[in-house]
Amino acid sequence: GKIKLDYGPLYHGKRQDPAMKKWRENRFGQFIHWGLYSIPGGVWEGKTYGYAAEFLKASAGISTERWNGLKDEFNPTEFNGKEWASMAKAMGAKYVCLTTKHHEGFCLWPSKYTEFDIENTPYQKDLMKEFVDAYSEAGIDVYLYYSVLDWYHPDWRTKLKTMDDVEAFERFKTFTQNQLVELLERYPQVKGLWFDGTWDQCWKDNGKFSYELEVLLKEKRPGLIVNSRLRADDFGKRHRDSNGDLMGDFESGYERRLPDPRDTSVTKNDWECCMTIPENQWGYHKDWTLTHQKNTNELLEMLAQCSSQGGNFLLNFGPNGKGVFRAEEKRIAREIGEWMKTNSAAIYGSDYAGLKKQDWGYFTKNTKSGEVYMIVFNVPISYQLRVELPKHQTISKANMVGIGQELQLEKFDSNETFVLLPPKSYTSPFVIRLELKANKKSQ
Ligand code: H79
Repeated sequence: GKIKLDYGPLYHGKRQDPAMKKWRENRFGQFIHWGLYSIPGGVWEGKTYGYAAEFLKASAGISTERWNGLKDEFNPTEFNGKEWASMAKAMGAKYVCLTTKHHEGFCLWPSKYTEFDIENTPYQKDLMKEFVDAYSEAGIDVYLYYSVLDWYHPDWRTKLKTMDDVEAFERFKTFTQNQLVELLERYPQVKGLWFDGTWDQCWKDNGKFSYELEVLLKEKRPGLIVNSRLRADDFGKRHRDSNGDLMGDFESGYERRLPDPRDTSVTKNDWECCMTIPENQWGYHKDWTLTHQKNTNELLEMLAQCSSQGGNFLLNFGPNGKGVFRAEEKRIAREIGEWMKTNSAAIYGSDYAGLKKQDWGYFTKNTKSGEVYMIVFNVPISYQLRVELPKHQTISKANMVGIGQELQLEKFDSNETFVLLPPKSYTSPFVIRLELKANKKSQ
């Protein structure tokens, strides 16, 4: 039997409304971390801190007063919403998620509820309006990241030990709710909210509030999509409730990691993997040579894996304090976009194909056309790509996407077929479209 919960999920199973279907079809998004931490970029008083740049205040032990002084330096004169949106579009991103307030507490929008915001910087202007308008006009769905954890707000607490803490946190909850409603009211195009910084005891002790907040925000904006990080249940369980059921609209625990590629259980819920290009830098860091930088093919493989298991891939970018993306990010965005131009049919609107994973790469299936794709990353020495099909199916045709070239097939038994590649060297991942037909014999 299931534990009875007052503050569990709002529903069970995958959402099937148009807004959530669109989220699922998008498959590929751009994450943007931008805040005061983008100014020092991991360097403080000449010393470089290797830990995540958005954590510099903590890792360099900078006082709140000194950190808050960065507000007076925030002046991203090079920011251009249209240029950002066109870079994202050229990359093939179908949605974007922008940090409106990270752990530092600084708000990128002019908020009625704090002085620690864009309005009180030398820049002054509402850059989020320019951002939301530009991306929306480019046909990219806008999502807003919001950290509940707040190093600036005097009422933030991690644990509620005294009555004073409880009272302070009550004020903090009101502040949080006010800001979220404010965001939805100010930016009507926004499709969803991406919560972070909800792992502390204070939030686990407030499952009821997280539930009521989800209800309230969804009343304000029908179709709104929230990640699982928002939620805690009656007993302080996060993401998944005490019965193991997902809360929120998609599982967002896949931070800088992917599920096992052969794990089919993840296909039961919507989920999203958020990923950095270096090892662990979300905000702009001046020195990316400190860790491995994923190359375009590694990132494409992650995108393909997500699609093959019914998940989205949210790739992070960290513009600097002036509003400029680093050269490496621009190059990677361009290279991903080049690949997507030819191969995106295997990504957008695709889902788990129901076929056993093989070592050469990933199967995806377009949910509308029913077409099955093979996204190939590892060409075997034999140039033969194994496909295992259910008994009732056979491959009738296999074509290289882009070139259109038809590939030879070699059938071994009723459910094992090999797609034969022309023996040559393959320099980047490629896609094969399969036509499947019902196998009359086995009926
Ligand atoms: O915004 C990016 C990061 O800055 C932010 N999330 C992404 C999207 C982030 N904040 N913290 N972290 C990432 C890592 C923090 C991990 C810890 Fe914990 C928090 C260690 C202990 C408390 C979470 C809860 C992991 C273990 C327990």
